[in-house]
Amino acid sequence: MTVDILQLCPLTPFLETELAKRFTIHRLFEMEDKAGFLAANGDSIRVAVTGGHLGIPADLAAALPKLEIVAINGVGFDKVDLAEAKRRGIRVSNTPDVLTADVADLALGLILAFGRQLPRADAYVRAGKWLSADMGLSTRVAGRRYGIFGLGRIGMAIARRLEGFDARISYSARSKRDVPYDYHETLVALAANCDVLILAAAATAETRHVVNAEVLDALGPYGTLVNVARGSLVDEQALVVALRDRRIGGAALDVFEDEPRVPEELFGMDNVLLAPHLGSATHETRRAMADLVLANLDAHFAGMPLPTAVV
Ligand code: 8YV
Repeated sequence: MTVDILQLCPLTPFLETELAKRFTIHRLFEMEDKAGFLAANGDSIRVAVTGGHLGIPADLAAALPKLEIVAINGVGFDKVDLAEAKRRGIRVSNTPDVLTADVADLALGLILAFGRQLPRADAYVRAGKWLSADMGLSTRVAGRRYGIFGLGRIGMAIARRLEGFDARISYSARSKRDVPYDYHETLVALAANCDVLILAAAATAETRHVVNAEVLDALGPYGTLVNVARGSLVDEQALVVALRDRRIGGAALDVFEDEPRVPEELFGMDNVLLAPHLGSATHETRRAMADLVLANLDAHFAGMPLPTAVV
């Protein structure tokens, strides 16, 4: 008898193929009558596979009385109610470490692309403008002051990469770490003392909207905000206003509060760089993430400890 699993979002072809070899997959995200499906089949679902950006909504988890494990294809578990999972004895796994390098690389990519104006440069050459006009200048990346909010695995990987750019690195985190970077107790102080503020902290109740108008004003008209963490860290409306009024220099964003919906006001702005949550989206990392999802599910059904358990 095969196990029924609920797939909450698109996954790579490799992971979908491997899951199909082991389980009967129900692709909830493609169903028109989700409620009807859940009413008829909710009590046969033992596994939910989801993304870090999506987790599992509380009402969906409640509609799955036989749920045994939520396998997250991502490192973030901010959208899974862990207390409720513990209470119900539901295991939760994620895919840490394997995506750290990619997310840090993307942060550097955003910093370089925004600072050196690469999207504008590409458009300028393609439009044939080089023949007739000067593109103008961009901003130096090396040697500037970089502030990192959240110095976990991803924050540290960003800091190490920035060292190669002779950067002056400072950070703010829950506590002071034994690292050669300046520590600021508050995010406002960090923002006031850097040129580029990089968000790399987990989304929690404490970090929700930590980047507010006060922090943006501290960053100031020459400062850039880079977000590779979660959209919920930023008060997006305050950011739109600060960008519109040029109270900050610019923003390079890979994540948004209500993604894939992005505030339309940003589309017409020349001081933003927008990416569609690409942090872990490389062939190599998505394959490593898939391997971890499968390893966790295989361990679960073999009655073994999960290789990367959250709960
Ligand atoms: C992906 C992520 O967007 O790891 C996370 O927490 O948000 C990203 O890696 C997503 O989880 C892929 O399914």
